[in-house]
Amino acid sequence: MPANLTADFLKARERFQGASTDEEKLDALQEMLVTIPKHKGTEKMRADIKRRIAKLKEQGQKSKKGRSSGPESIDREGAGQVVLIGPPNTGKSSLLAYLTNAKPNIADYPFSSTLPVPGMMAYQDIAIQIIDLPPISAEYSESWVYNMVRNADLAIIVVAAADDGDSKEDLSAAAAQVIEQLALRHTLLVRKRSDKTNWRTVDVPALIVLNKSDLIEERYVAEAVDELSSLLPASAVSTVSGMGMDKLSETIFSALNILRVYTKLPGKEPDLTAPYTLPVGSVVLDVVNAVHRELVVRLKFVRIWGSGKFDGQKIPTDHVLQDGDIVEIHCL
Ligand SMILES: Nc1nc2c(ncn2[C@@H]2O[C@H](COP(=O)(O)OP(=O)(O)O)[C@@H](O)[C@H]2O)c(=O)[nH]1
Ligand SMILES: [Mg+2]
Repeated sequence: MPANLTADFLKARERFQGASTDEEKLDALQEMLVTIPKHKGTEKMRADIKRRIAKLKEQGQKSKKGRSSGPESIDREGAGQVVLIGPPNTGKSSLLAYLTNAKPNIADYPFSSTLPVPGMMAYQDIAIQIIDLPPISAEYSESWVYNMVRNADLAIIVVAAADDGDSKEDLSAAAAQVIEQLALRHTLLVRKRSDKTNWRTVDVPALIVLNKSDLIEERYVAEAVDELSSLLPASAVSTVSGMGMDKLSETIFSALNILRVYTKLPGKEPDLTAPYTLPVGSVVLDVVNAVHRELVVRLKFVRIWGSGKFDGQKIPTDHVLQDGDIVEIHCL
């Protein structure tokens, strides 16, 4: 090796070569710059890495300035971010319009949506962000669409029944194609996120929704859902008849795998209007941190109503929270 490159550098360079987003590239380049041996022989390479870093940073600045809600950047809001994906014309925009206050373009021709459209879905006392994305298909794909799926908490593949007799195999093939397109980009749609993480491949929990089930007989709907369930958890809906829509909100909430925790001040009634939402498995200290990071160091003790042995019990900070718990944080 002429320039005596280290194993760390080579690893970072490999990561750069496999990077699919600008953030990943920038991250890998920065690591390359720290790990590259600094001597005359690497001078040119170092200059090249610096140039690439500067360029990516400049691009990042531009895309942030240019549009506040343009593609790569839909700010997360609410208790989770859910993306609607799938082939064209399956009713993704109709679903968004049904579930949220958003007004996307709904049209009976394919590719009518070219920008992401976010909306908020009310679910009991929380709100969940739903984003309608342009179609994902083998012929058409823009990298930002895949990046948004990668960053989402949950992806919903929307496929549609057709009155001209699409078979259940066709529906499965349509869903499988979406899964495959994402897998090609190191994004695995999964039933449950695995603990094994690797820097390149991202697991995104996902569901399949069979829309337009008003167009086919109930019997076929059940068969199709069965077939789709072999890929991912599946359910049937219709944005026209409303069938399955209430259930879908519930399914979305449980697939997000979050819990709600309410807070109260000592001697006061709890605030039941604005729960904190945390991943299932979170402990008491996590909610203290969510209320305010500073409270963690000033913490004296926490009382809990809900999953304690009795109401108002003083609870250890590593106690695992349950959906609906109320905590009272006592500080120094
Ligand atoms: N019969 C029926 N038609 C639907 C349903 N949902 C959407 N559509 C129609 O399907 C077409 C495509 O809908 P759209 O939401 O634009 O699909 P997108 O391309 O996936 O966003 C429109 O003509 C909708 O009116 C449904 O549940 N049943
Ligand atoms: Mg659309």
